[in-house]
Amino acid sequence: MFENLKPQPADKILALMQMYREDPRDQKVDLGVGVYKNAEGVTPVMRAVKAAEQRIIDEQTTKAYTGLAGDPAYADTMIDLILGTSVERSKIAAVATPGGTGAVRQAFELIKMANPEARVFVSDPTWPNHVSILKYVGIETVVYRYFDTETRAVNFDGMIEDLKGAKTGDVVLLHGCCHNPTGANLNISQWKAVVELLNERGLIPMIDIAYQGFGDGLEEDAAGVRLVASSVPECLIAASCSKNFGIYRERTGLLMAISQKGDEAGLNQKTLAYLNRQNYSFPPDHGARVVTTILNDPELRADWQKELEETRLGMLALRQQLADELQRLSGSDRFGFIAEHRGMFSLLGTTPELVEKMRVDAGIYMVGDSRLNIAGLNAQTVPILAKAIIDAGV
Ligand code: PLP
Ligand code: TYF
Repeated sequence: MFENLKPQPADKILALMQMYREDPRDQKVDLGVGVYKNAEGVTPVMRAVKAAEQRIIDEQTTKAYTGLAGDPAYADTMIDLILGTSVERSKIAAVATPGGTGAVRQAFELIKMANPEARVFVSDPTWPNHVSILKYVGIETVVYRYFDTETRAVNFDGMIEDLKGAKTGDVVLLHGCCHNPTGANLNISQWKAVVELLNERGLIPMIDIAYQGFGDGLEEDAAGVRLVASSVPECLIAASCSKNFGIYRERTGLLMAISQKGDEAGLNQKTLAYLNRQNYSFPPDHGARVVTTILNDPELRADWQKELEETRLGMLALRQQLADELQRLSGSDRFGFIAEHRGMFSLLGTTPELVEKMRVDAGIYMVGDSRLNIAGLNAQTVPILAKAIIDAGV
């Protein structure tokens, strides 16, 4: 049977990671995969994570199966972190998943089960895995305009116009904060306008939130999600703990299905648990337990927030330094958008040819669509990148 297999397209972000490793030059800068790195280029284990892991080692008495939905305490604490008090707990069905990707995959499968006719509208551009998983699950994808290549901000009029082409029952995939790959985000009045459109047309939002705390702060980054979740009849939320807890390899995510109809949560919960069972039975527990331990312990939680805030402010400082350096070198404000963007990424908005030129000439590794990972920089490499951008003629 194996002779029937065909090579599948590689993930260009992961392929770039490999290329960087194989580059023998000393002077090279990795701005590819979305992993946070500190000024020393290390992806650290956060202090609160180490402490929680130690506590789990000391106190855990069993590693027997949890439940199909994972430990209910994990769902409760994550719901609190993401939604605060914006939605009544009784309206939310939630399961632990292997990472945010697991949540995204299960959400798409749920959509396919509930409404095989539904199309999913995705931003242009979006995280490539959204598109490839939708295709794999067999859901029709429609692209809506999102990034304005002139201003490098959100093309909001274009977005709204394109979403008006959606039919009742279609799903609109939104990034909760820190849009990947662009770094351009909706402001709160734009979120409100999106909510109005969703309700007018009977569209169902699905929010992917993978960077809460990396943009404007933990609460601020959740404002859009909370507004949507509390204002529409139904929504899906896929969350990841990979970035904000730095537990990438532990595979820790959560999928929520929210229905304002009080009696639907039970069936939604059973369906999510069923999907977990079909795909892998019990979701991973270690990362979820680490997160629950941290969020439920005031001291660990405070220390986690402190370290997350340092991380966030560090990335903002790098953004400002890069924007300033580019202003100095170019004598213009045309790179000011880098300081306006939020999260790990900015899309420079240049061609694959110039991205390639920066890689060949200056050892700068960014994704071919010109996405750069701000956390891949430090105070010493910012001027190198700025010079490479100007030298390439971006
Ligand atoms: N969604 C978006 C937009 C992302 O950028 C990521 C990337 O890490 C994820 C989901 C999923 O992350 P993970 O599966 O590592 O938790
Ligand atoms: O966009 C990124 O770089 C992160 C990490 O298949 C990632 O979201 C990249 C590719 C992939 C899975 C995760």
